[in-house]
Parts: sequence; C-alpha cells; structure tokens
Amino acid sequence: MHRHYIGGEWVTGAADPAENINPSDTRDLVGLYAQANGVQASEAIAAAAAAQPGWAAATPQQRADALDFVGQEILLRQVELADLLAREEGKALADARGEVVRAGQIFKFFAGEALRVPGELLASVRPGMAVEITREPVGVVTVIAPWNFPIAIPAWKIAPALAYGNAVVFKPAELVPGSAWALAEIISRAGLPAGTFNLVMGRGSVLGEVLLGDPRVAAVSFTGSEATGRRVAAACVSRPGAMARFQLEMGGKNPLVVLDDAELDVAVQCAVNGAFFSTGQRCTASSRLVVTDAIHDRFVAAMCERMAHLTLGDARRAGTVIGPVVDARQLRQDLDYIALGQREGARLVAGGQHRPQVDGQPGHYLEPALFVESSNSMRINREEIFGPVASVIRVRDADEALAVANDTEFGLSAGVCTTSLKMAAHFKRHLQAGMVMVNAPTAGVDPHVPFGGRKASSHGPREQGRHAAEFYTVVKTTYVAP
Ligand code: UN1
Repeated sequence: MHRHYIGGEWVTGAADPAENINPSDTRDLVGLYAQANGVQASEAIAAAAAAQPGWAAATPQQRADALDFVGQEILLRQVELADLLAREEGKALADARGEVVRAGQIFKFFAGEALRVPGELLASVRPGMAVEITREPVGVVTVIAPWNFPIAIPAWKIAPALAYGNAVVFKPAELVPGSAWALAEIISRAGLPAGTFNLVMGRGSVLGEVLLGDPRVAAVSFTGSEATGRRVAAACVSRPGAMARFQLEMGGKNPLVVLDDAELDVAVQCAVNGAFFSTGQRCTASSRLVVTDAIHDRFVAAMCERMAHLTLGDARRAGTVIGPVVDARQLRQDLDYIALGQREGARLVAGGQHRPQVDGQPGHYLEPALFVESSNSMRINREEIFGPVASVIRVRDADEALAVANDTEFGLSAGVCTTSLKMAAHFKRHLQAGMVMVNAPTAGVDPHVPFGGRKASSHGPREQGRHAAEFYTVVKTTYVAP
C-alpha cells in the first residue's frame, strides 16, 4: 500500500485504499494507494504552513540543490518511471519516456531559476528615494494535477513552487497516483525540511473543499477540465478572508490549419501526432483540422492511409503507437461523441471502433477516429472530447480558415501548415491562442518556455519557464528614503 506523505512522515489513509488499474490490461493491478479525507488534507496544509517560513529562509543554493537532486534522480530512473507511467495511464512507452525526461528537465531548470530570483531597483520620482521591487514566496500552494500527464504536469507546478520558497500540498489525479507517489518519494529524499512538500491522494470531491478553502492556502495551481476549473475559481474567491490566487489550465479545441500550399507529408505528420498521439488525451491536441479546398481531398486520403498503420496496443509493447484510453468512463465519453458526430451529419472515414481486447488483453482500446464533412458549429467541433477523435472542416481559403480557427471559446494552442512565409506570418499574428505552431504539431511543448492559453482555456499567469515566477511569487515594492 502506498501512503500519503504529510509533515515528513508516510501516513496511512483515513479511508479504504484505491486500486490503480492498467488500462492496457484491466486484469493488472498496478497498486493500492491510500485515500485521504478532509482531516488529513487539513493536516497536510498545517504541516506546509508550519514549514513554509523555514523554506522561504533557505538559501537559493539549498533550494537549487534539492531540485537538482530530484531532477537528476528522475533522469537516472527514466526507464523505470516511464514503464510505470505507461502502465498506469496507457501512454505509449516512447511518449511516456519523453514525459519523464521532461519532468526531470523541469526540475533541473527550476534548480537554476532558484539561483536567479530577480529584482529591480528604480529611481523614485521623489528626490533621493530609492524604489526596490523584489519577489517573495506566496506561501502554501495547493497543486491539483490531471491524469493525462502523470509526472510532467506535477513537475511543472511543484518545481517552481519549491524553487521560489513556497510549501506544497500536492493532490494527484485519482487515476494516476503511481507516478505521483514515485515523484513524492524522490522529493522526500531531496533534503527539504519536513512539511515543505506533502502528498495527499484521494478524490477531488472529498478533498477539494479543504484544499481550496483553507485560509492557510495562499495559491492554487490547477490543470483539468473547464467545469472543474470554474469550481476551483469559485472556491478560491468565495472563501472567507483572503482569496487564494489561482492559475487554471483547462480545455482546448485546438485548430490545425492546413493551407493549399502546405507540404502534404508535414501536414499529415502534424495532424496525426497532434490529434492522436497520447491517445488524443492532451489539452493541446489538434481536434479541429481546418483544411482549404484545394488540398482537402489529398489530405484526407493521406490521413486515412497513415491512420491505417497506427499500431494500437498495450502501451508498454514495443511498436505500439497509440495506447488505450485511460479508463472506462473516458472511453464512454469518446464513444458518445463519435455517435453524436454521426448524428450531427459528419462522416466517419477512419477508426472510431472500440476494441474490447487487443492481443488477448482486455483494455480500453479505441481506434483513432477521423470525421470529414464536419462543420465548425457541430458539438464535436465545439466541445472538448479528450480522446483520439479529430474532425476535418473544409474551408474555401486562408481567410475562412483563420475565421474558423478562431471561432471557438477556447484558445490554448493553434497550428498552421504552409510553405508561404507571408501566410505563416499572417497566422502567427492573428491566431487567437496562447501557443502557435508553424509546421509543427499543436501538442508537445518545450519544458523551458511559457505554457498557457487564452479565452476559456486558461486563467492566470503562464506556467513553465521563468514566467512561472509571476504565479509563484508575490511582488513587493519597497521605498527607502535618503
Ligand atoms: C503538451 O502538449 O506537451 O493537460 C503538454 C494538458 C496540457 C499539457 C500539454 N496541460 O494536456
């Protein structure tokens, strides 16, 4: 049984443990994980609140060393951690490995950032006065992570939180406690004072009220669905006393625009990777393929051809490109949307079939699905499906492509495939998204640069890179008289 980590101790859960099941083979139990109740969540917050001032006073070098230790161990154990990630989440091994490496690099990046906390010194408008602008830790940070990146997303929240002197209470997603626990175990040996980092596992519906509403929590970093994100925001502002600051990364309905002059191979590569890799379970997935008339038929034919060769199977088997859907509930949602798309009048030209078994293994397998003849007003093109499902939207020209791409409530990432410098510049400038990709997939981002979206996709400062300091520090302006 895997226990919580609270106040520097491994603690048994207050409720019955939860099973972690392998979606590639539902007979395989990955492990049992403790479940917390509100009292345990509150104990974790108390431990974090008690430890935080000490961690804030630690030298930048102490913080850097701790984060570097974590990053180094993740990188050294990348094969084993990738196997665990693939086993509990269903991400194909190569992608799982990439994610683990990303997590290690993020800790190393923020080890460096801990040594580079910036400030400014400005001349005052008053004679002789000096103005200092410094950054201080926020306090206790609640980290709420989703299931689709079991180690990288926790890493890109926890590493900056610790780098800038905050204490952390980390609640991983219920479906993927394994990678979270492994990460916590590494952090537990990194030399942090007891209570600086805490792990509580369990359901958001049970723990959310305490983790968001406790006045000792100063900030909440959340990645997940839009509906839950709105509830997080409401809890952060409606609690008594000081509001918690919050950072929300939510859904996407990301367009990949393919223009007439695109290189077909590049466009297909971007679309297949963006739409279907990681089983389409990325908020950055390219779910709307906006394709101009003159290339449309060639693009669809090449997509179907390519999709016929995407090996679906056990995430840990060599040669698997597409792993299973994460669980039965998500599979039901994907299948419901595929049925809805057909009722709305889109035509399914590839995949979309649920396979209860692959190679004799029972799992949540779904063949990547491609719709054509879809319109941007259909629900399959407006709502986030979060599975290996993409639709082609045929448009006349680049102007209509841009209008359709931006006609969405979301704005996380957006891509364009073109060989024209002029068109690339035009789309770069006018796509309404936090991240724009030119001749590259909309998903799969670098670990050291800002990540985040616009419109209903995101709220609050960017994650990752040095921009993460905006969320994980508070600014103080100090006036010093002559
Ligand atoms: C990526 O595309 O590399 O939940 C990262 C998500 C995003 C992370 C995507 N926050 O899918």
